[in-house]
Amino acid sequence: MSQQQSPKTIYLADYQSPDYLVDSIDLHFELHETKTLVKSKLSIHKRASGSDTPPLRLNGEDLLLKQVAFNGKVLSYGEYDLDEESLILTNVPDSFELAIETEINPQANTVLSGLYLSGGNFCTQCEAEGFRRITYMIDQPDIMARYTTTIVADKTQYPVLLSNGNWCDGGELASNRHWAKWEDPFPKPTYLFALVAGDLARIEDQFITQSRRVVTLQIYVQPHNIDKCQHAMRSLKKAMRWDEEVYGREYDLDIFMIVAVDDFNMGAMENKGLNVFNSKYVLAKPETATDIDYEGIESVIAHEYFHNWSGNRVTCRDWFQLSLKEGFTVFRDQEFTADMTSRGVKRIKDVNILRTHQFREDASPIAHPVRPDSYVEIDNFYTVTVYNKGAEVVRMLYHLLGAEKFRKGTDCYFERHDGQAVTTDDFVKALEDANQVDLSQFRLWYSQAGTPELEINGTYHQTEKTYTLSVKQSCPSTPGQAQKQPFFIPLAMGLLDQQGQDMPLQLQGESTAISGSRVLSITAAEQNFIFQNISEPPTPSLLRGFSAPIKVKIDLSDEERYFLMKYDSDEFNRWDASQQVAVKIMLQLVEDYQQNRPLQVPDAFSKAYQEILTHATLDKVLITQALTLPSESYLGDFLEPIDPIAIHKVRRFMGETIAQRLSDVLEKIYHRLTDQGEYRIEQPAIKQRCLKNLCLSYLMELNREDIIKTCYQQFLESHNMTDVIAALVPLANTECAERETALTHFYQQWKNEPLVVDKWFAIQASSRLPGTLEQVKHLIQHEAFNLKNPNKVRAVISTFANNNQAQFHDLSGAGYEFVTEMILQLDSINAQISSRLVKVYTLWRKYDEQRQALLKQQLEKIANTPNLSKNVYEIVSKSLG
Ligand code: B3K
Ligand code: ZN
Repeated sequence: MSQQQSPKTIYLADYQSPDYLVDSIDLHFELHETKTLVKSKLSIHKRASGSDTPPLRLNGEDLLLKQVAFNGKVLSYGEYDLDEESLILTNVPDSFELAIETEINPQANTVLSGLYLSGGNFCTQCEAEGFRRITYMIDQPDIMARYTTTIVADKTQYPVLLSNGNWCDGGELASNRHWAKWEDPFPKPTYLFALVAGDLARIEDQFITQSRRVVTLQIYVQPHNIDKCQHAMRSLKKAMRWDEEVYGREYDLDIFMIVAVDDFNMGAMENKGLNVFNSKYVLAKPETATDIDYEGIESVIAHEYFHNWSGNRVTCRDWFQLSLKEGFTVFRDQEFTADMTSRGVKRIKDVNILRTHQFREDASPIAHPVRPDSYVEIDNFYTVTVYNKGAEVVRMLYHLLGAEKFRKGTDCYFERHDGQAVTTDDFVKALEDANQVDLSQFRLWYSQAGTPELEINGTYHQTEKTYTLSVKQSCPSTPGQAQKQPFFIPLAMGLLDQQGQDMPLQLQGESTAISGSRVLSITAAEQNFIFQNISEPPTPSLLRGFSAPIKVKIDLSDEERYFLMKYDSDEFNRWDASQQVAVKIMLQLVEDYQQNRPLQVPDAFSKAYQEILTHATLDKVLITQALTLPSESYLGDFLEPIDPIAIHKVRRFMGETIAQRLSDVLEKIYHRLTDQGEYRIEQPAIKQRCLKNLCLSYLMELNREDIIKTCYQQFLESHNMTDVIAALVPLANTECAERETALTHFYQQWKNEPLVVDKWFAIQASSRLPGTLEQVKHLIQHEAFNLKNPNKVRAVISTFANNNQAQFHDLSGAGYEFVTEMILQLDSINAQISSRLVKVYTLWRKYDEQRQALLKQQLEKIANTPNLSKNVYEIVSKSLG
């Protein structure tokens, strides 16, 4: 799209209730790879009866219109209007029936939105605006209709025919064709429609709901993957039980189906009764999937299942409300995983995602509120802000109200809005009404973008025995929002005495003290909190559990941070203290590196690491988290300009130094944890593997021949993918003979398993050895690579651009040129994927002058390319603007 015809911006402020509603839609599909005929019958009525008759506008994209009939009468051209994006009818009565026939070409659909082919099977993806690529329809979420779907297809090629709801009829036809009819009793928006037709095998199970209804559960995969579905099924049953126990939500249809496909733009999709998944989030067996994959599957299966209530039964009024379903559902899946695994570790992982990705988004030209107020292309708004910051906002509500009141609130929300399309404001209102609380100021979390910052000073007054926390809040300006009003920030905190115990907390004016943690309500730009009866200078522990998605600045000495690392009663803050100590040291080292000064890691730091490593009782995953250095991208957040090379060198130097100083204990622990007995995917075994492999990765920093041999041995002898990958990653980062042998061996062994090949691609694309860009250029020519498959693009190109900061940002500009070339090629294949990738350029102003110039050149080159998708256009123009 060239700038002359800039695509139009849609504003929340322009939202109007629809003029027409669709009561039912009866769909009929004649499936053929290149010519599918879609017949749709719509029962439509005007929302407000009266003399006013606005035109009826049905959305359509890439459709061949064959016929339109109005109340049974075929219309001739001229009796309706047709443009690139819509079919328009004027002067329609209060209620009527429309019958529309369109032809589409699923095989040519590389955007993977609408009806397309994956692995020779038909499948659909309609969120957000894919339904309009199937037939003409008012394609927006506040139109909720009842669907019946008939699918006709070749019996041999497509023996399985699926759609939403319950199967109700089917049969054989002439010419080796057959049909099935599905009926969904629940009204739903277009984006939840789904159809699947293919040669699929399935596993089946049952779930008995809390009211003793029997639900059939089916997982459909390509026949050769049938041995990799058990974990997904177990996860589904756990999620169904959890939603009943924690939210009182029961499943509502007789059948729940999951289909795995290899070509999918994101993780999965919550279509009513028929979830379609990227196979990455279904398929697993110990030989092919890592512990991280197993956890990912359990959480995505749960996420999509939870949408049945938070998204499907109660849906979004418009796409600005996306976080209504996504923020809430991410919060629900995070809590589910916390219950299934380890709460403290889960919190650390989620905060890491927020800090490394969402904070960066907030600091970029595409920063937007959890509820955005405008967009050009809604597909660009499936972001960490809408999803993960949205989840943090719900989490704050949960903690503000407490578990019981929060549940009262969600019960009220589900009951009040069942079958409706509503707003984030309706959600907050339900929580307010159920508990008689006022959340007016809290609502700013939905409308104001940016990461708020608290600048905190603590002063101890010996004579008064008081401790004062002075808190100043601010929030950087973001596009369209120069000034912000103060947020309501719940700041969980504690004060540690000199023994490391939590002190009783009594604020001035209070008659009793609270023991342990308490939550301070930050509501104004500046506030003081005076704690009394503080007998000795305390060490403050702030933002416990990461109680708000903010940054806290407080001047603590190194000793105080080491003290918190050791004694804080809050698990999260113990971990965070270790991160902040590391950040401080690494920032100093970056400066030393830039000034050509010798690098030196303080002894206290490695001693603290040693203490954690050898801790007798600490959770092994927690140890692993505590000993994982802050990521390169998180470190970038503290530097202006970002120096990707210095950051990379320093992080490596830290790793090597720790490995040298702790090599004896690392080796001991590695060998002690190696003997695991029989392989199990259960928490104790997972934790053991996790710590063992952390030790291995540190040891591999030593570049010692004996360790390389041990690593290679682990690679060869392990029968589970977790240990194989944990060995292959450091080998791929090391110049040694075993590197090539291992990579070749791995590919030969797994070349028929696409998800495993993705790992092989990603490991090479993130290798820190010089020459990785050349390697990446070879990889995109590899027989297993395919630009049309999003998983492959993510494995090679996105991995290089996002996880190989030093080489991507190489001053030659070669990394940038390569990625730009890929973005442009991808843009005409699949704009959702090109537009995700182009986001790597949004932070260009944060780099040094030379890189800024190079990055700007890339953005300009993209902007000046003819026929750019509006997805990429939106990101690029906002970045340059
Ligand atoms: N709701 C889908 C995401 C759809 C993305 C469309 N571009 C998956 C999820 O969040 O559950
Ligand atoms: Zn979701």
